[in-house]
Amino acid sequence: MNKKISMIGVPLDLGADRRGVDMGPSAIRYAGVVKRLEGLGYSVKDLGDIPVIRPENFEETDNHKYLHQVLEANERLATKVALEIENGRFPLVLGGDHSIALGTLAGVAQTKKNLGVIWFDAHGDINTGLTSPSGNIHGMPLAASLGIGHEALVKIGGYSPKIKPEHVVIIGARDLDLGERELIKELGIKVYTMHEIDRLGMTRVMEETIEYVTQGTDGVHLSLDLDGLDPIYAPGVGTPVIGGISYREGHLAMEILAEADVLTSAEFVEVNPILDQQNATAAVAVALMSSVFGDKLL
Ligand code: 4U7
Ligand code: MN
Ligand code: MN
Ligand code: MN
Repeated sequence: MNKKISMIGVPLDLGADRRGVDMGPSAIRYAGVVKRLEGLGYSVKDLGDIPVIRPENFEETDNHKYLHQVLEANERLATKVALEIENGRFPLVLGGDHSIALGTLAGVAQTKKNLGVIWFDAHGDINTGLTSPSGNIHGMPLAASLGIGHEALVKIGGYSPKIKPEHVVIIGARDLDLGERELIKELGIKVYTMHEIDRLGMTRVMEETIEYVTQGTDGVHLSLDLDGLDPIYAPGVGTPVIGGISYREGHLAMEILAEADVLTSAEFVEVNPILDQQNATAAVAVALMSSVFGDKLL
C-alpha cells in the first residue's frame, strides 16, 4: 500500500438533508485517526476540510435537494483528490454524507480509467431524481458516477461516466428502493446483500469481491458508509437499518482487503456525532481504517 496518505475532510450534510453528519470529519479526527495511521508507519498529511457553502433557505431542483451546494463542494473535492493522486499520494476522504463519493470518484477516475469500486453500505445509493423517495443526493452517488441521473451530477469534474457497472460490488445491502433494484438488475451490478453475507460468510464474500474488482481494473476504491454496519455497532448514522454487518465481520472484511493490497483510494462516510453514543461510530470508523491500512494486531 502507498505509505503516503492525504486526508481530506468534507463537512457536508446537505446531501442527507440532516444536520450533524457535517461534523463527521471532526469526530473522526477526534477519535484519533492520524495517530492510528502514523502508528502503522504511514505519513499522514491532513489537508483539512473542503469548504461547504450553506444556503440561506431550503432549495430543491427536480427532486434533488441542495443540488447547487452539493455540486460545488464536490467539484472542489474532485480537484483536490486528483491533485493528491498526481502527487503520488493515497487519498483518504472523511465524510460528510455519502454524496461526497461524487467528488471523490470524479477526482480518482481522472487517472484511473477502469476503477474498481467496493461500495460497503446498507443502501444501494443508486437512485436518480426520478426514483428517489427522498430527494436526498446521498442516495444517488453510485448512479451518477455510472453516468445515470441528473446531467449536472453526472458531469462533476467535467466528464462522465467515472466508473463501469462491471467494476462495482455492493456489500451489505438490505434497504434497496424499487427503482434501485430495477437499475441494479438492468446494469447487472454485483451485490452481496446481507443474505449472501449470512450464507457465504464474509471471508468468501471478500475473496470473491477482490477477484471481481481487480479484473480489468487499474485501481480499487473503497467507499464505506458506516450504516453498512449494524446500528448496534454504529449508531451514529442518519439512515440506520437493522440486521447489518457485525463489528467483527467489518474488521474481517477490512483485514482481507489489507492482505490483498489492492486499494488505491478510500472514503469513510455518514458518521453523525449528534446521533452517536460517545463518538462510538467515529471510533468504529477509525478502527476499520486501522484494519484496512494493515494493522496486524500482533
Ligand atoms: B446513504 C434512500 F429512500 N434509499 O434514497 C434514499 F431509503 O448514503 C436512503 O446510503 C439513502 O446513507 C441512504 O433516500 C443514503 C431511502
Ligand atoms: Mn447507507
Ligand atoms: Mn432507507
Ligand atoms: Mn451510502
